[in-house]
Amino acid sequence: MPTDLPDPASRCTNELAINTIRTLAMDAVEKASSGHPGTPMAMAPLGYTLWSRFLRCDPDRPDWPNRDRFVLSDGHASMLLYALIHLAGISELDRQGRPTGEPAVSLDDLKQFRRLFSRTPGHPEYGVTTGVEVTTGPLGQGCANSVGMAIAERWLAAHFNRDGAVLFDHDVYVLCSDGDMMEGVSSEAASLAGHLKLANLCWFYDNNHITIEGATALAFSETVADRFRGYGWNVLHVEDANDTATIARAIAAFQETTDAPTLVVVDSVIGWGSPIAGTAKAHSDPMGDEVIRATKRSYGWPQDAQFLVPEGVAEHFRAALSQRSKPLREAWQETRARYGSEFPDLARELDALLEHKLPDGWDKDMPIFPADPKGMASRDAGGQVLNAIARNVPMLLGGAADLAPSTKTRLTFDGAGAFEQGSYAGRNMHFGVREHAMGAVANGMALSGLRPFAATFLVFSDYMRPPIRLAAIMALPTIFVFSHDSIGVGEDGPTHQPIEQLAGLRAIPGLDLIRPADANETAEAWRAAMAEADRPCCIILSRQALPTIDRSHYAAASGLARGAYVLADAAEGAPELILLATGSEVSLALAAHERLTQEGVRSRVVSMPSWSIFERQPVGYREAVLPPLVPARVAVEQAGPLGWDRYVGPEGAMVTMKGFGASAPLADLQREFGFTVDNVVRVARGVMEKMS
Ligand SMILES: Cc1ncc(C[n+]2csc(CCOP(=O)(O)OP(=O)(O)O)c2C)c(N)n1
Ligand SMILES: [Mg+2]
Repeated sequence: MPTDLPDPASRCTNELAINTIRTLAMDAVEKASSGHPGTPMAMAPLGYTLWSRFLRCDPDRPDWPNRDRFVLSDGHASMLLYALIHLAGISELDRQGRPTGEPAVSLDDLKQFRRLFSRTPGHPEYGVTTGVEVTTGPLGQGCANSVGMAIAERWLAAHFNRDGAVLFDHDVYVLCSDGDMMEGVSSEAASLAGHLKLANLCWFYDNNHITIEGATALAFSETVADRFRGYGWNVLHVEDANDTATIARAIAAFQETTDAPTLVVVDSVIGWGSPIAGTAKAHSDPMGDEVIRATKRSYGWPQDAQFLVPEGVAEHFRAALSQRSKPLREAWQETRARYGSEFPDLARELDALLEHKLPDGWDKDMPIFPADPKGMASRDAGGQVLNAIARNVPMLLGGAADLAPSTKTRLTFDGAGAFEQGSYAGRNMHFGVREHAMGAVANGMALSGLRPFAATFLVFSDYMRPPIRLAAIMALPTIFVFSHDSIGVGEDGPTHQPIEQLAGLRAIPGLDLIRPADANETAEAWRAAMAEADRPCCIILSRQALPTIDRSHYAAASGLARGAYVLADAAEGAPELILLATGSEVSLALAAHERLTQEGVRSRVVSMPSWSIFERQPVGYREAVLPPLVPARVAVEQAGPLGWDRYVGPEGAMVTMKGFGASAPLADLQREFGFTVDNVVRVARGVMEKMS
């Protein structure tokens, strides 16, 4: 790639296009009476230069798997992205990837900015607007997602590319802001990207020295460039955000760099060209009629025109993008067709990956665990199950935040390998002690078609709640594996004993949480998680051994697929008492049930590994499991009580945690906090007495 790239268009057309982006952003924000015009105005030259001269993305086929990715991490500047998508003439695809015949973002859509159900929501939303690669808005996330996308590209290239058949060689570009740089998650992710030498990753940092409260100097005085050099990045500087020639040279320099990610620090003035340029005011308010007119005049724009796209601008922009990208995309399709006959097995794998399907026979090695009163920890069962699946699902890869030996998530079969700098075909990721970035990186991998898993202790899920939430918003099939799921961790004490995490995760819409009761439920949990192509899942596993339930005596673990199921029931007649439990407490509930049965109580045990899956069942099933006419109910869970009242009702009771646990051997904790057969029976008796 030559460093001094000839500019394909006349200066006049460039300026016209850049000012079109700027004025569209101003007009849309003004019409919506909300949004952020200043950053799109300042970054329009960068967006224009990148998209028209470098980005490889065929506007007719925005789902081309080898397209370059563009991530707007400072999602508040969404109008920049919408204007680019509009001018690029990106075609809309529906959720199944079929063209709708509509533009992804029309001029009318820009006029609907921030309106209910528009294609132009306040922050870019993946799945709502074609061309938006990822949902952004929470600062720092997009940066970290991009590292996952870059990892995915490296893995896909290492796994699928063959001599003469290059299927993956795309780049990942990010625009980010001061806020992105202040957030810890971007630092974690940048540190990982530098370590892994992800040379396919380029971040543009909009160094405008301003955030909401005012000058960044209020709170931010480090030298970002030095920090990134320390991470092992290639750092470039563009002193004037309007200097498209220097921007182009920086991008070319990125493309020539083969051993490090690139950070381009772009000095800019927010709201460039307006009377409020450079002030915090330009960050967040609609500008007002007078300021807009003055700004348009300074751009040489008709001051009264609104949503003006001068003739030729969109055509030129689209042609530039298309002429570069379409031949590449067509050549890629030829390569893929040839690949199918030369490497049929890999081609089948690739088809499955691109269609978000699991390969045939993906669960053929799923273990079945024999009944065993001593049993095994569900983390151990989980490790066996994960390996049994991963052997047959090449795109299933992931790792832990330095806890793979404890979460048992290491892939141990032949050829699993580690994903490391320069060796990108491995499937064991070492995320380092970086939970927040791990979650966001896993989401980035999922966005590129992989099936990632990310593991740590349940208590540290708090460190990765933002990406879990975003996985749910984006409907990504990221699998989060959380072991050490309760006071069952014992001596590690309150800092390591999750109490409120289950309730917190259950509160996230669109997220499945599954807390299996034994080894066979753990297998079913993984089966359910893998089967979901558009929903994230948390699998919650124990550190301590759990009895493997005798399924010849009790109901089959396949009941997990319905979220909750009757595991043990009264021998005859309707139950008069229901014990509800999840995970490690299911065996405790069974023991209490056996005692109560001996004492003549018609009791039922409901294993309830997943509330969310249960809630999706038809009402008939739910009422069969939890008959409304049986109000005597006791929930048992080694976690905080929040939410259980919904299932036990006003007459029921809960054996749950009230405080933060304590540091002691597990048996002492169980006695102290009431997780004993005696106590569960006592509470159950109390509930029944109250009712009689
Ligand atoms: C995690 C997170 N915290 C806070 C916000 C609210 N917020 C939106 S933009 C912004 C800062 C804006 O400054 P900067 O990131 O430099 O962007 P600029 O205005 O320069 O484009 C903040 C704090 C957010 N979006 N995400
Ligand atoms: Mg800023």
